[in-house]
Amino acid sequence: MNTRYTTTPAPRHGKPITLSVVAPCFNEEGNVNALVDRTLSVFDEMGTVAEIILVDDGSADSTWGCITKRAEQDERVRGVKHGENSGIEAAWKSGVETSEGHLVCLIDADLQNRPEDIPLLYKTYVREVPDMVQAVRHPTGSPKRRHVFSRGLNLLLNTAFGMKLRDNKSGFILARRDVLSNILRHHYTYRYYQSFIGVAAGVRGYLIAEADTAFESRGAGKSFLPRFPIMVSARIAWELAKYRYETWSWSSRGATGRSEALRQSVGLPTPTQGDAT
Ligand SMILES: Nc1nc2c(ncn2[C@@H]2O[C@H](COP(=O)(O)OP(=O)(O)O)[C@@H](O)[C@H]2O)c(=O)[nH]1
Ligand SMILES: [Mg+2]
Repeated sequence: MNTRYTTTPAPRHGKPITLSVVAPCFNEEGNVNALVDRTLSVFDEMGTVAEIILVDDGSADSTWGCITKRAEQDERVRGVKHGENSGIEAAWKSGVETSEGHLVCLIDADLQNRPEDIPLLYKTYVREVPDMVQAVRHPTGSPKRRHVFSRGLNLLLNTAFGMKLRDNKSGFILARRDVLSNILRHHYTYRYYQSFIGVAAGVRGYLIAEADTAFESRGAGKSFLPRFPIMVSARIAWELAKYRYETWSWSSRGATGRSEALRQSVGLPTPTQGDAT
């Protein structure tokens, strides 16, 4: 039995789920209902057997109450609860483990990523057949300072890992479940592993396609990052060095070759055009 988290009951319809959307939630009582409403409408439009899994990471507000209420009303909604706050990556892991979809989409719960862009990520996946689609976020209203900080870190990560991803920290991602589980594995302990999600896919030789999306202002509540993220930056810089050390020997793996092998192992065709990075 899993001791890290508890879940609401699994759906009983018995149909194979194509797409699981996983949203980490930390004090998101003001956003859960809108997130669920908008995501379920997207599922209806897509006509896909899908589920949304909301992971409450030890929230102090009524987030869990909102989640369980929605799970009781619609079996496409599932809740996962951590007894204590364990961070975004831990929430992704619990959500991915609980999910049943062949494909999993990670999305923020605060509505900065638009649920209406999920079909765009899905279409990009179907068209380009990469291992992972990562949204490139185009801020529409975030504070400028945060954006500059984010671009700087993006450049640093690309340089350190020899990549050209346009938004390597974006946690709005769609990938096969096995690919995501693999990316979320690591040897050392990291507090901000979510910052390495793009490069973690890259060093494993996964093929990443990018999709341009809007990045809106937070729906309700506030960001877990401070306005001047100096301590966070220092910690991320240290963890970047640690992750580069952990994955140093992987840089020699042929990116395309590995993806090709993976593709063949799951019976996917080789794309004729792509956004290989
Ligand atoms: N599981 C978990 N999720 C968190 C935590 N902090 C933030 N989140 C969620 O991660 C997403 C992004 O967090 P946010 O604070 O908006 O970060 P920002 O967009 O980078 O400012 C939101 O869905 C949050 O609810 C945390 O400690 N644990
Ligand atoms: Mg946010």
